[in-house]
Amino acid sequence: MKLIHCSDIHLDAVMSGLKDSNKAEERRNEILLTFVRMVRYAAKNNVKAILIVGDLFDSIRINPTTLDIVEKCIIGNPSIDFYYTAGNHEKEAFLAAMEDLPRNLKTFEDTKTYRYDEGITISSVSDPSELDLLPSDFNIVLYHGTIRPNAWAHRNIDYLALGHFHELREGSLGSRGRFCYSGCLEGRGFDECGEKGFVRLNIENGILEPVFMQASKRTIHEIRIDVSEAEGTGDADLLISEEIRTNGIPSDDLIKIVLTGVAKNEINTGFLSKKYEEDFYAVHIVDDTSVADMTDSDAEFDISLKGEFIRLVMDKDWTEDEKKAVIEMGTAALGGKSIL
Ligand SMILES: [Mn+2]
Repeated sequence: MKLIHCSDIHLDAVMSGLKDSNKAEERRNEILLTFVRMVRYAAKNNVKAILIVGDLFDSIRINPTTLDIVEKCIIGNPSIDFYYTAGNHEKEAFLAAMEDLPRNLKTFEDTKTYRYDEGITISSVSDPSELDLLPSDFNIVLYHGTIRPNAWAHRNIDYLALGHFHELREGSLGSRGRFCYSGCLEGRGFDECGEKGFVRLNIENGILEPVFMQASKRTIHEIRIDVSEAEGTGDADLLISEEIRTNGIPSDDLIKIVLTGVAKNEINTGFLSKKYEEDFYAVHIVDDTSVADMTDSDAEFDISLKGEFIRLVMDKDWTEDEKKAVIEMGTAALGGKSIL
């Protein structure tokens, strides 16, 4: 029997960090499209059940158009059982928004455990102590939230399908079974980088074969560039280009560029983000560099406000550590960086 485990789709979420409002709207539709594409994949590959482990929608305000598409997707695929448990984002709003629940949409309101002929069971509980699973069955359990694996071990669970964290995480549950967070289908902000998708589960003769399937329309890549050796913006630009080339990042994707190390000179991140925005769907530059230790002689020749500030601090009767901390905070603030 084939199943799909997905979660945290966050339909109708607004992508954070996109300056272009058309693209933000486009990303909203792409999340929905990726969900539809996943269901199409399931239908083509004889997947018997899709486990949706919470946060299907981003909030309790369910957009009627989006709901209509999701509902039609479920009704239009009667051979697939859709198992759904609510997440902390949409809560009961998704089920409440539908007049009649589609016949193949299985919830855990009245029934805690569903059973297939092959001895495969699908359950969802709010607390592991509610479980009463037979050791002879292949038991799948759905749960949205953070877990202590020990609390779910030794309860005859073979696969604990989890939702809540937006990246793939997995581990073992005692001597029997595994837990897994499938992560979301699409990154919804520059804090959700890396491959996103669902987990395909193949169960044959009681043996589980899970495979992570990359599904997102676009990937948000994070590249970290140490600019310590760069003299300035031009050198930083070369380092970024090289890293992008090495990683073979497609132009349809998004990139978060994190600048690290000790900058010798100020890097013009505004220019760099403009430049790379011409080549990629969206770019976000994070300046995580620390300030070079400016000595008195360096500061003497620096006529900027930054130089003036550093001279002022160096003249203070403070410890070296205090001076360093104040200079770092002050120059960060002068550069418009967050000092928290
Ligand atoms: Mn979520």
